[in-house]
Amino acid sequence: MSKPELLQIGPYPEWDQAALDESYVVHKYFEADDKAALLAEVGPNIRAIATRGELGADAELIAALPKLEIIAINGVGYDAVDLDAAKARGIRVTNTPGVLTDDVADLGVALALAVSRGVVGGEAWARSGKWASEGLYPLQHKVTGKRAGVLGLGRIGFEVAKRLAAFNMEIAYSDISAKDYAPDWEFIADPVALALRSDFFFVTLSASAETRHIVNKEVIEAVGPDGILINVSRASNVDEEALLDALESGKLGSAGLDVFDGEPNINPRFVALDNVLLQPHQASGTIETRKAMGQLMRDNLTAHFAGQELPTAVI
Ligand code: 8YV
Repeated sequence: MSKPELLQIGPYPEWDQAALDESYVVHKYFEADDKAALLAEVGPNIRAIATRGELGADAELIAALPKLEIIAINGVGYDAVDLDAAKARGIRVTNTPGVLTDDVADLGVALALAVSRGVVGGEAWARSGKWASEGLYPLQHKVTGKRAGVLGLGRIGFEVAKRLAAFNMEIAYSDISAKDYAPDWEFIADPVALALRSDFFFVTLSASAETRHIVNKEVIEAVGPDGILINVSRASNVDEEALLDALESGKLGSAGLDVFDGEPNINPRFVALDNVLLQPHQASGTIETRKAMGQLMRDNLTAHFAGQELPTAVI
């Protein structure tokens, strides 16, 4: 049987690329200088899209692929896929939940530790010779025993909170409703109220049109001048202009961010600040996890073309 034709939206590690090339006729959308020309040429034959969480597939792209059957995301977030457009045509959408949860939680906690303890500045202090020429590094802030607020107690938020519990933190969370799997942590429905009692405020909720800018100026300022905001979810959950204003004015103490509006291009205002720790959207970026994500994405594609149940279907 001939291989199904697949449109690949962004690059993957070579092990995923080799495996995809083995089973599909792969057209690399991201390498095409003239994307419209590529779509005009191969669009009518495409049966699958392989994409990444942050790249998704919009309505225009879906409309250009009349034989599209499945959109397989290498990532847990499906906010960048136009689900309505897919649903209207019975196109299946899959993601890679579960396998990346620990890594994303680990990076969230790493950011909190690094920001609070000045790990990056401390490294520069030692490396630059300032330790010898200027003396001791300025004192930083304690982590253990502080109050943490987790906005979104899904898989990732739950793992963040579990890790924070090992730091003896007082944990509270906000979500659509209280979770029976979190009896020891306080449920605070209102994000502003959650932020007001939090030294560390973690944004871990999955993104959608409804959650856009849920972390607004009021929430950010409620985290406060001594507070730390960590975002390992999606940039759209936070009002980035308000975040920048608050970091610049000192109304927010500091932040650790893995996600940005318009990434990979970061607003230059971030780069000028020393109270923010910037990461290149790498929370799931370990070899182990990316291998598992790639495998799960391919398992979904394989199941689809074999007429089997999809392991991790979104729709
Ligand atoms: C990845 C992500 O950076 O899971 C997601 O939703 O955004 C990330 O894990 C990316 O999609 C990896 O391909």
